[in-house]
Amino acid sequence: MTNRPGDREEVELGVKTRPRTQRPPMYKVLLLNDDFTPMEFVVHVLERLFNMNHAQAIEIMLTVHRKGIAVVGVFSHEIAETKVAQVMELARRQQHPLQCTMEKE
Ligand code: TYC
Repeated sequence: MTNRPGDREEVELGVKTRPRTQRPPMYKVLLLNDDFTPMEFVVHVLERLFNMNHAQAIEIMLTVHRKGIAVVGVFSHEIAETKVAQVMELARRQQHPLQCTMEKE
């Protein structure tokens, strides 16, 4: 048997065991650049769905515009999926080709 925290042998010998609880994996939500989605729309999305202030939203939008992609937030799997779906839905409604994806951290 392996030592468990609190086992008599472990306590006596002072053996350290690795904690067995694991953090749930986190997911990066990524925004992709394109040539057509208006900058103001991207800024609006970042303010509305990612709780950024106007200056932060402009900065991240410009990063995507210049580099092609940027992380806009890190969330649990369920929240990341919801954010991606919300971005895609807002873009679809306005007929912008904006793309948003998620990736395990
Ligand atoms: N490249 C777009 C433009 O020049 C702006 C843009 C920024 C589009 C970020 C998408 O995720 C994006 N209008």
